[in-house]
Amino acid sequence: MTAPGVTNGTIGVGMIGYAFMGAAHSQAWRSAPRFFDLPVRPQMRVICGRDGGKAEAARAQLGWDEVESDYRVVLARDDIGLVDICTPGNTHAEIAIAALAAGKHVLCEKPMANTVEEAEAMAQAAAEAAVHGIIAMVGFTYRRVPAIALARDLVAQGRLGTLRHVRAQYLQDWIVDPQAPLSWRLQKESAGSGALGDIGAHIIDLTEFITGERLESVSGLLETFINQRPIPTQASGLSGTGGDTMGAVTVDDAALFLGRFSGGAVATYEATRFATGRKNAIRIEVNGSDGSLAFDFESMNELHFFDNTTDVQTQGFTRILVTEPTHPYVSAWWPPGHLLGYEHAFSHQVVDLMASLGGQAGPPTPNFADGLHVQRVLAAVEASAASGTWTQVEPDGIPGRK
Ligand code: SOE
Repeated sequence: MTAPGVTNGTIGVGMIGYAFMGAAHSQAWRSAPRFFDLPVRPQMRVICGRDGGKAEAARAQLGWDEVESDYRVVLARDDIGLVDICTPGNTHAEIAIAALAAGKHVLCEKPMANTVEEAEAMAQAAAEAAVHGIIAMVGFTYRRVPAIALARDLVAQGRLGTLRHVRAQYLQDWIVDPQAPLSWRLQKESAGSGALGDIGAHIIDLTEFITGERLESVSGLLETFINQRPIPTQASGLSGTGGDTMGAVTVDDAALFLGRFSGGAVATYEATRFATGRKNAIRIEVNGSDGSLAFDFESMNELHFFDNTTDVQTQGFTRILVTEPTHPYVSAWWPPGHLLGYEHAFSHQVVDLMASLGGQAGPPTPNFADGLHVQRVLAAVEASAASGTWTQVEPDGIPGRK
């Protein structure tokens, strides 16, 4: 069955935010219907941002029909069926809850919220909206890298046997310079947490996606190396310039933690913005009784697979080039060996969302219940780092709801 908001096989999209993620999502809204045969075709109706001049420039550059400066105006429009939230984390809960109440489907960037309380309210709103056929999805986009989707398939097929070890790193270096400005990502009020929520959330989601298991308990360590930074002279995301006045960094620069999975595997996680020379290195390895998988985002078209059930004489890690038409998502793109990039995962996110809206697939994941779970893992890491003890992740479910 087609979802509410779909008219003549199309749905009007309103995107809130226009910076890095706004650009990444825009290319996906543009390209997904051009390469994939979608049951519902997104219409890029309106982009929304508070700074009128910048929002209009983004509209023209990114290919949206119209521009608005107040998200509430977007929610009030009858021609908008889906709201795409690409703003900083401190605005997610307000916009998503209002959008769901207005009967709009929601795609919300990660991490879903800045606190567990906000995430609970969002999950509650999504559960209520689901009764009316409204969909809410979180943008943990790396799940839709073909090699990651293949990794999940291999685990689900039992090719790794019993899972024992999960090893995950997300390494960046964009604030190694102590003079890098105090952007919104370094403020607890706007970002919720630092490396932990910004990039640690990705590897939490990825490892749970690949293993099909939930993290149940964690032991964490958080570190802030540079406590004072120049206040930006202009609003900036990752770049911009710092002025002479200094301000306090109120989030972690690096987050490390151990974890235990529901299926018995043990895990290590490292998320940092201080791995000098590492720009966006996501590395994941899973070791099971029958085999292992290894992924490195810097070679994102490859998945390395060790099959422990084969002849020992010829055993070794196989480098799978994940560009065959039989691999997840690949058939719509280029011939084998013609590599995909960072942006393709965003297109695949649109593809899966449109398949759900068109009734070709069930509700998309990760949903807001999954987003709430990740938020609880982040909170457990923070609690554990503060107390110095192992901490249980709060079980799934929304308080007061069956
Ligand atoms: C900044 O650290 C950032 O843009 C994250 O917010 C994204 O989620 C990640 O994919 C790339 O790095």
